[in-house]
Amino acid sequence: PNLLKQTLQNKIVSKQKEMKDLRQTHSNYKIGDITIGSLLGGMRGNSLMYWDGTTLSPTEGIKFKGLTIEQCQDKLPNAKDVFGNISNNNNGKFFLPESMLWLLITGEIPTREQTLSVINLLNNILRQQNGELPPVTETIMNKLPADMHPMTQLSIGITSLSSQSKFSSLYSQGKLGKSEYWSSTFDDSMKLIANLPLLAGKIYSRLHQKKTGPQPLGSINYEMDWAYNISSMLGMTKDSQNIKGLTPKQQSDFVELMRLYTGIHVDHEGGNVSAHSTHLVGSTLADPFLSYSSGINGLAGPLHGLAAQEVVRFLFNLQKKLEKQQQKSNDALGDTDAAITKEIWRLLSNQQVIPGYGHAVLRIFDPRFDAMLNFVKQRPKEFQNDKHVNLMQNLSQIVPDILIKHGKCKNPYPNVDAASGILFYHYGITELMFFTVIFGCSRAIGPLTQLIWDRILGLPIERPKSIDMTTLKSMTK
Ligand code: FCX
Repeated sequence: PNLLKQTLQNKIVSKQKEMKDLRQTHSNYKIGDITIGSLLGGMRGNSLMYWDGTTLSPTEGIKFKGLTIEQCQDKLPNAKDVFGNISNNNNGKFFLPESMLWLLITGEIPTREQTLSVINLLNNILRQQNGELPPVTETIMNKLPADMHPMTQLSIGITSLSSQSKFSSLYSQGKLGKSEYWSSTFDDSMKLIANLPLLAGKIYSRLHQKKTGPQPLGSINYEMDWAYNISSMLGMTKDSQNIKGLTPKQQSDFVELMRLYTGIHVDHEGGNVSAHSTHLVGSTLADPFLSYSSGINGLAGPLHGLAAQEVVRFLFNLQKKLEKQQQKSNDALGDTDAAITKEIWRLLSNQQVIPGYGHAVLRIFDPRFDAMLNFVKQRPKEFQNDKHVNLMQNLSQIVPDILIKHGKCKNPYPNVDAASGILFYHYGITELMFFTVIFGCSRAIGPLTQLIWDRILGLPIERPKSIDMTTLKSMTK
C-alpha cells in the first residue's frame, strides 16, 4: 500500500473546500499594490503566487509548514529514528528528506513508519527498474559529450524521463478527468525523485569515466534512504567504489552532510526561480518531468543555484592570492583580514558580485548557512586543517560589514551557497560544476509537492499581464 498517497487522498476534499470557499467569498480582497518599481524590479515584494509548503520571512528565514530548520531537526524522523544505531559514531541526527517529503505533502509530521514507507516507496520504484535508469534515458545520457555542464546533463536527463510520464500518457489518450490529474502527477513526481540518485550518479560517473570506466560508481541499497543512495551513486559509501578513499567515519559523515543538505534545500517558498519555473511550466499541464527540468534550467543560473560553484572558485582564487601575498611580505597570518578586506573592495569596485552573499528576500544570516556551519563546528578535528573551510568561516565575519559600507545590496549576509560547495569539496567532490546537481536533487521535493497540490486544487494556467513603455509612461502622466 502507498501510505503517502492514501494519506494525501484523505486530505483532498477538505482542502479543495477551503480553496473553493476562499475563491467564492474573498476573491476581491486586496493583498497588495503593484508599483512601477516592483514591475521593473523583478516583482520583488509582490505576493503573486499560491505556495503552501514553505514560507520565507525576511527576518526568520525558511519555515516548512510553519517549522524552522531547528524545529524540523527536532521533530522530523532522522536516520537514527528510522534505522536505529547504524554506525558507532554520532551521525544519523539530521532529519531525512523523506520525512520532509511527507511533511510537505500531508502537512503532518510523519512517524518512523510513515518515513520508512516513503523510503520504501522510492526504493520500490527503483527495484522495478532493476536499480537502473530507464533505457531511453540511459542511452541519451551516454551520448552526451562528457564535458557538457552537469546541470545541462541533468536537465536533459530529467526531460528524457518524460517518456515515462503516466500523466502525459493518460492525458493524451483522453482518459483523464480534471479530478484525476493529481494521482498520476503524484506517481510521476515520485518516479522523478526516485530516479535522481541514478541521474546524479550517472552524471558524476561520466566525469570520472577516464579513471573508472563506464560502469556506475555505486549501486542502490534498497534498505537505505535516498540521501544515502545519492552518496553511494557518487562513489562515496561502502556500497560503492569509494573512489575518494574516504575512511568509514568520513563516508558516514559524507552521508550525514548529504542528508542535511538535501533536507534543507528542498524549498524556499514559491517565488525563487527554480520553484517558480516549475510551477509556471507545470501550469500548462506539462508533466512533472518537463516542469521540473525547467526548474533545473533556472537553478543553473549563477545568481541562483550555480552560486555554490562560483563560491568555491572564489574561495580558491582568494586563498591563492592571500598565500602569494604572505610569501611576498614574509608575513604570518597577521594581515590576512586586511588582505581579504582589500580584495573584497577590489571586486566590488570592479562591479562584481561576492558569490554566496545577499538574498532577494532574506535580511539575516541564512539559517541554512548556519546549519551547514554547525556541521563544521560539530567536527572540529575533521575540518581544522582545511584552509578553504576556514576561509569560508572567516569571510562570513568580514564580508557583511564591507557590504553594509558598500551600501548597495539589501542583504549583506551569507546565504546557504556560501558554505555548501566547499564542504562537498572537503570530502572529495572536487568537480565544482557538479555541486548544483546535488542542489537539483534536493529542490525537486518542494516544487513537485506543490505541483501535486496545484493539480488537486485545479490552479489555472499562469498568465500575468505585461505592460509596454508607452502604457507605463501614459499611466504616470
Ligand atoms: N555582491 C555585490 N553586490 C551585490 C550582492 C553581492 N553579493 N548582492 C547584491 N548586490 C547588488 C546587486 O547586484 C544590485 O546591484 P545593482 O543595483 O547595481 O543592480 C544591488 O546590490 C541590490 O541588489 P539586492 O536587491 O540586494 O539583491 P537582488 O534581490 O537583486 O539579488 C541575489 C539577490 C542573491 C541575486 C544577489 O544578492 C546576488 O547576486 N548574490 C550573489 C550570488 C548568490 O550568492 N546567489 C545565491 C542566492 C541564493 F541563495 C540562491 O538562490 O541559491
